[in-house]
Amino acid sequence: MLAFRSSTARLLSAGPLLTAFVACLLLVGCGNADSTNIADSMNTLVGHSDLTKNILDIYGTIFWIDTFLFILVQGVLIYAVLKFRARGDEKTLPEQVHGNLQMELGWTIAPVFILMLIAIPTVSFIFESQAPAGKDAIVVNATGKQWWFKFGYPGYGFETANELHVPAGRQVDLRLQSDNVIHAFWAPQLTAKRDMMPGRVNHITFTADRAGTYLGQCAEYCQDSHALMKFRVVVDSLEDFEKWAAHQKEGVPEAEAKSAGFEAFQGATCVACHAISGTSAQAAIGPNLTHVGSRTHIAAGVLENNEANLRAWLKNPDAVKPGSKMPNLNLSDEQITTLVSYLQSLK
Ligand code: HEC
Ligand SMILES: [Cu+2]
Repeated sequence: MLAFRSSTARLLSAGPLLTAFVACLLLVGCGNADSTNIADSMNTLVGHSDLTKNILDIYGTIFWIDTFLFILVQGVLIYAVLKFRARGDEKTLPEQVHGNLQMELGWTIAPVFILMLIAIPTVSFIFESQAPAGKDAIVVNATGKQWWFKFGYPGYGFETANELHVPAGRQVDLRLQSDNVIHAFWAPQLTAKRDMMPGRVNHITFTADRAGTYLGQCAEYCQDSHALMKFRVVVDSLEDFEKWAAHQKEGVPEAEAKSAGFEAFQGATCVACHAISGTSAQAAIGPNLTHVGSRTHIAAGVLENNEANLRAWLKNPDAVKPGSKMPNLNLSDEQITTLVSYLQSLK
């Protein structure tokens, strides 16, 4: 009996420690700040903007307060279990205590202080993070669509989709909106989650601290292909960003605007939904395709942008993305071949 008791006591004291140890190991494994693996950019324990670093600071503070309390409470518990355990053949109960005003006051007031420690930095940062952007911030109108993201750069006068480019070290003023259902914009290492909703513009401002490519994802259920609504944030040097923006602004040259490729595009009714600047295609239902050939992915980060995937997409969008708002246009293989090489030429 005694042997049984002492081994339970050992287990009891080892359990929480072991859990804490394993949790630490897991956390350390997560925190690979300089990884080049793109999937790691969904790791919420690493921040690469002023916004996410501030959030992680608060998170860190709360984590250490909690760790301290955990150890304190478990320590008292283990102490009580060991100290007041039944010894030998003891049959009588120890003295039973009912009500202790001091202790009850103590454990009511202490949590109030602990919650204040958590609430003060959290609430004050919520307000800070809503502060208006600086004058030289780069403004991007980000619109959630079913199921892709439209990015408009009013300061430069162009639109793109699913690949948001921003410069490192420069504030970005994202104006989040939707003209359909509610979506949410979330690039874990650069921004907080924030809703994109109809009839209201929400803001996120952030300054990325280094160049790199970061994954993002719609974070508010928005029907069929919600899980396939992804995006990338490409953080460039200021110089590369300006080069990219200047190029995005250019439409296709006049000669190309009359090419056989564009004729196929027009003939297959693509012009009813897509814009290619420099041509007569000006519709805004689907993504702007002016520079679609220069994007690394299509269909909101779901497919790599290559010939096979473009073919699969044009053959039947719904097979790639259930519920897709781009219809199956029953194109012939020949039409697809012409359209794919045209799309790839739109760099
Ligand atoms: C009824 C409107 C409509 C028509 C017609 C249409 N599309 Fe689309 N297209 C869309 C929508 C909406 C999307 C975005 C789908 C998504 O990612 O969920 C899209 C996406 C695309 C994409 C992927 C772009 C990107 O950056 O992700 C390509 C390429 C494309 N369409 C080409 C075409 C071509 C070529 C035609 C003509 C054969 C065509 N589309 C006809 C609505 C349309
Ligand atoms: Cu969405």
